[in-house]
Amino acid sequence: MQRAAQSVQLRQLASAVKKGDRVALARAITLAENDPSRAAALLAQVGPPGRAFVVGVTGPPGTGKSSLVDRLIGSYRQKGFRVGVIAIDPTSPITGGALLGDRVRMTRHAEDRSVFIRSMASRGWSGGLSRATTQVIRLMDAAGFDIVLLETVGIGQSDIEVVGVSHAVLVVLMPGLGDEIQVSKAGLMEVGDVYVVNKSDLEGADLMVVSLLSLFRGAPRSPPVLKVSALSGDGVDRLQEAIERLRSGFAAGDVALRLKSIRGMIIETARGTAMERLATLSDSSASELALRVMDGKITLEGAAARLAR
Ligand SMILES: Nc1nc2c(ncn2[C@@H]2O[C@H](COP(=O)(O)OP(=O)(O)OP(=O)(O)O)[C@@H](O)[C@H]2O)c(=O)[nH]1
Ligand SMILES: [Mg+2]
Repeated sequence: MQRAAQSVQLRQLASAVKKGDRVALARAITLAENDPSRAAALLAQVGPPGRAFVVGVTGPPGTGKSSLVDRLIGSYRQKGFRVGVIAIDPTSPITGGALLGDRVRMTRHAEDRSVFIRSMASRGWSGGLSRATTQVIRLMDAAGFDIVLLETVGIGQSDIEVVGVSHAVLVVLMPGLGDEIQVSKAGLMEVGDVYVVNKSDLEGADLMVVSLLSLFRGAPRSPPVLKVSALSGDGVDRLQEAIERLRSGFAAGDVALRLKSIRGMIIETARGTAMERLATLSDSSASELALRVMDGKITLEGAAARLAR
C-alpha cells in the first residue's frame, strides 16, 4: 500500500516537473542527490532524454567559467531561451540548492523564472556525483529548459566526465596560465569544441590565442579560438554564435550527437551507481573477504570481483 502511494507521488512529481514547475524540479533534484532508487523510479516516469542542448563549460580553476556562464545566461535569455545551469563546485558544501559564496557568480539571474541554477558540491559524495549530475541534466531537460550549462573544473578532476555527457564543450582559459604545454598536459586540447581565452581585458590574451592556434596547427581539427571578456562582455556575442552553430545540427536532429551524449549519460550513471554501491558495501564485506584471502581460500582478485559484482 505504501509502495502504491509512493508510486503515485512519484508520478505526480514527474508530471509537475514536465510542466516546468520549479518547486517540483527542486524536489526532484534533491531526490536525485539523496535517494538514488527513488530518483531512478522518478526518471522512469520522466521519459527519455530529449530536447535540451547540454553545453559543458570546463577549464582550470579561476579562468572565469562562472562569469562566462552568467554572460551566456544573459544572451540566451535575450533570445527567449530557458536556461538551466549546473555548477559543480569543488569547495562549497551541499546546501539543498542555495548558492554559496562568491565562487558562483550567477546570482544576477536568480530571480528569473526561466533560469534555474543548481550548485552541486563535489566534496562529500561517495562517488555518486556523476550519477546525480546526469539525472539533474535529465530533469532540467524534462522541465523544458532549452540549454543546460554544466560548469566543472578541469578534465578528469571532477566526478563527472563532462565531455561524454555534453553536446558541446567550451574550454575556458585565460592569459598567463603558463605555456601552452600546460593546456595540452591537462588533456584540454582534445576535448573542446570551442576554446575561449577569457579575460581579454588583461595583458597577454593575444599571445594566448596565438599559442593555442599554433598548438592546433597540423592537428586533425581546428576548433575556433575566441577572445572574450566576461568582465566587459566583449566577445560574448561571438561565443554565443559559435555555440549556436554547434547547436544547429542538434536542433536539426543530428542523431550521432544525441547518441553520443546519451551514451555518456549511461556511462556516468553506471559509474556513479557502481561507486555508490561500493562505498556502502565495501567495509564489512571487505574485512570478511580479507580473512579468506589471508587464509588462501580465495584470490585477492576473486575477492575484488565479488565486491564489484
Ligand atoms: N579581468 C577579468 N576578470 C575576470 C573576467 N572573468 C572573470 N574574472 C574574474 O576572475 C575570477 C574568477 O572568476 P570565476 O567566474 O569565478 O571563475 P571560475 O572559472 O568559475 O572559477 P572556479 O569555478 O573557482 O574554477 C573572479 O574574480 C572574476 O571576477 C574577465 O573577463 N576579466
Ligand atoms: Mg566557477
